[in-house]
Amino acid sequence: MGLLSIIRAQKLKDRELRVLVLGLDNAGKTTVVKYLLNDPSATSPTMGFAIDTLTREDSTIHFWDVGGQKSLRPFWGNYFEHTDVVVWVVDAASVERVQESAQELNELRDTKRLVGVRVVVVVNKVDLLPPSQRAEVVPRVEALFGDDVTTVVASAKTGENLDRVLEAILEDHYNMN
Ligand code: G3D
Repeated sequence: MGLLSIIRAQKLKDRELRVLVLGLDNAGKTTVVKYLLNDPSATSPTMGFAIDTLTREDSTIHFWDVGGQKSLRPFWGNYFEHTDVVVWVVDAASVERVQESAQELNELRDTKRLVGVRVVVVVNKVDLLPPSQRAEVVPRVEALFGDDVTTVVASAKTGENLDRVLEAILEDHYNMN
């Protein structure tokens, strides 16, 4: 391989992003990834993990979609090495699960495994919320999750704001390159 090819390969490598998609089961993780990949095939609960790749502008984004069932959560830690961004998907339509979800993320942060990893919280399924509740959801989520995460209110069903999710994933990456 010539020098130019090596440099080019390195540059491409630098523009690779590893995104871990986490959250409780049924939050909509797989549906979010499928929408971003423009793959409408039927979803089923993620039983282990799936990797999907999306090329956007100059970046290659690898989505690691990891199962959220209670039995699988102890294994989340195995996936953190080399992760750039965690996309944390929350089912906004389930009040008690929003709380449980915040608790899981906060426990994960306490383990220090997310040091240096950006967290994008996708407040999903807002299509199921009446307008009055939509207005309340952001302050509630911010209070529960803290203000050092990027929060995007979205719906993987209608596609609302999923472009914002991609922007949030790519944000710092562009600044670095
Ligand atoms: P998971 O990967 O987090 O376990 P899935 O969750 O992506 O499998 O989604 C779980 C269910 O929620 C699916 O419904 C899916 O269609 C639905 N869902 C995901 N995102 C949204 C959303 O934004 N709005 C609405 N209304 N539903 C959503 P089924 O019926 O297939 O179990």
